Amino acid sequence: MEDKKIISDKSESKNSKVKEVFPLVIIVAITLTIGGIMFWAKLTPEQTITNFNAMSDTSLKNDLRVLKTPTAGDNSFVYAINQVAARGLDIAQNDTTVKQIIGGQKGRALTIAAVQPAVLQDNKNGKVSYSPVGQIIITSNWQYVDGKFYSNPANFNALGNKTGESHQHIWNVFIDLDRRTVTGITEEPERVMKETLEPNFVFTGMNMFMPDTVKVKPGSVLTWFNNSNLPHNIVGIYKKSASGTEIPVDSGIIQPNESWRYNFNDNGIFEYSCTIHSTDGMKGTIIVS
Ligand SMILES: [Cu+2]
Repeated sequence: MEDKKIISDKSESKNSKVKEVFPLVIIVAITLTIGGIMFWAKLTPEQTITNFNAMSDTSLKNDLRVLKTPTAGDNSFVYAINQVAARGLDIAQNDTTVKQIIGGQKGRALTIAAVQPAVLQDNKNGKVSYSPVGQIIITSNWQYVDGKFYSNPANFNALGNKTGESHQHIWNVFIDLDRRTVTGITEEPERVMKETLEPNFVFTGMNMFMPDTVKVKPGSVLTWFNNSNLPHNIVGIYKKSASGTEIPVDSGIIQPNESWRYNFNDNGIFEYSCTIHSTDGMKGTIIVS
């Protein structure tokens, strides 16, 4: 008797399920029909995009605007991917909340990157267009060694067995370029990387190098170890002080748990960054003296 009841319950629920699903079937059918028409008329967003060529893809290097590099007493780096993105930067920097965020980062390495909008060019008529939505990424990076704020580069040997702590705080600022206002600010949870430091060993985390700035003796072989779950790279220029030669250095992609080594044989300075995470200010300096 009980068995029978269960069976009849099941079939009843099956019927009501069909009734529930029926409007959904109609919606899916309509969507597919409209989608088909759009596809035939080449109106889907994907197809519209293929008519455009992101100028930033082809001329990013030429069009990238570095607006400020770090100076003594003001460790901020400001850049925009293009002239239109730079407009968003002006608007953001006049916003009260943005001013408060920037003002609160004194002594820390600040990266302000205007990353949107990308400028688009129509392949057919050459017309240039862009979205009115601008985006600025503000990243603040700072480190501690044995609990003390790390601001002056130390000799690598002096850092051995000390506790290194690297902090990163990121804000995303969205801007309406037409109305010239900030429309929203989101804040990402602070990232912290804590490791026991070893001489000539640079932790390559997400998305920061630790220690970020450090002194070594000529002839030192440094190892960058990727202790994060993302790929990174080491790209920069090794400027040798005696000869004045500038050597381009590129590690290629370093996968998680892999490492890369480089021999600093002459006095000089090596300034580098991870090109994948440059908007997060993922950069470092090696002083060879
Ligand atoms: Cu990286």
